[in-house]
Amino acid sequence: MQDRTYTADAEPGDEVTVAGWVHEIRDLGGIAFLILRDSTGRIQVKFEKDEMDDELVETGLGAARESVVSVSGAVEEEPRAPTGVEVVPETVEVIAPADPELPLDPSGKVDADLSTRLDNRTLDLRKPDVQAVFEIRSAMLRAVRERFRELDATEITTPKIVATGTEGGTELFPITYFGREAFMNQSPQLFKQLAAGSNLERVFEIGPIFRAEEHNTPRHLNEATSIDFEGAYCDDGDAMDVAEEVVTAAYEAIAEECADELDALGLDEEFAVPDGEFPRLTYEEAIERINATGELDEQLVWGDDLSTEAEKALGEDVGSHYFITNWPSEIKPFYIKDHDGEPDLSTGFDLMHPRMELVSGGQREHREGQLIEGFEQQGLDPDQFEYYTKMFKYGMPPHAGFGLGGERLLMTILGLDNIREAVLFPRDRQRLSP
Ligand code: AMO
Repeated sequence: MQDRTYTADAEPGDEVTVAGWVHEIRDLGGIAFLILRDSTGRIQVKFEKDEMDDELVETGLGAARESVVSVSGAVEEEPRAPTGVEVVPETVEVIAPADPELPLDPSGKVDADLSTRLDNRTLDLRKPDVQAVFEIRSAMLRAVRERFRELDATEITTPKIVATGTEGGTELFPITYFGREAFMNQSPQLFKQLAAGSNLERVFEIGPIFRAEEHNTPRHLNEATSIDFEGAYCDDGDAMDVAEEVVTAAYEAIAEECADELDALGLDEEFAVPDGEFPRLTYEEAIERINATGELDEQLVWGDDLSTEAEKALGEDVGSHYFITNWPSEIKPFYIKDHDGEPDLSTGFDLMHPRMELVSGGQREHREGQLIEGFEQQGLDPDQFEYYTKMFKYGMPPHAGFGLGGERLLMTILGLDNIREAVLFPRDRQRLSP
């Protein structure tokens, strides 16, 4: 709209046109107020019934809550108004009326359950705390991008429709691709490796991954945002350094740029950027510590994956972000390299928040022969991956990388209970629209 002023920018003495939603009408008899809301805040519009044109008063005060209105008039100082200023209207136009029966209350006075909120996301996003989550998500992704660029990584985008899966056969979404079976990609894993093996050397991608997860849990989505890194001439230690930097950069940017949003979420007091390096425990140390907590019914033994309960017990014990390194090779995917001379010990690592896993990564198997053996050991047919293995014939440098769950990062930064709160339109086992 031409010459529209954001409510936050309206200063006494200005002649403005503000446009936004009717947040509330307060009718005190001879005087009434329309509280108009836009993305920057709210402003009071004053109606003095006896002194103003009847039609103007009726239009302004007759607009149902959440209708979109445009108001032109003079901004005056008013210490009693919520923002210290008010608009004395000369014209009021209802641009888009709202049905007075709202499916949820955007003022937040009446609580709605998550399902109703997600079904009516546009109205839900009119609440300042919900808006804040997505402003922070945007700042977080910007910070992650900037840090990758500072680390000399090039942003790439890779196909989401693929011929084969990489992260285990049970979690694939099949689709039909011109009569052939294809899948939604679970991870940019193989493509980012193929890119790192080129002169690009260091690459990153922020994009969707698709997982037909068995479980409907508060920390799994069927479409998630993966923040991926891959770097040539990097080993597992280097990839952990990058993961740590990127996660810390997200916290720093939010602390610096999102004071109002943290305030809207009630987090301004307690928000803390992780300080120092994240401890690096080996898998062996991790299972010993878990066993020592006495929280599990059965003691863990070498080769066990860590259950949710095990992760929880260790998270409480460590109390900060931490890495688990040197996983058993048998529970890490085929593309993860083993430690030299130790075929049972992989270079795979996870970065954990005390509440959950955020990252998986590792150094990759860059030797063609060993890579093909790895496929066979995992029961995969190397011929199906020929487009990938072929490139290991032509000078594939050692390389390492990781995948960081974008929603899990946001969820843990903000202490959200459910991962669905961190996505505009989440996809889970029940939810395919909106
Ligand atoms: P992985 O499968 O562990 O590793 O995924 C990496 C990270 O992505 C996030 N994530 C999810 N978040 C929400 N819902 C899901 N269903 C979901 N699945 C995964 C998690 C997880 O830690 N190719 C490797 C990465 C690599 O080695 O570079 C991979 O995809 O935060």
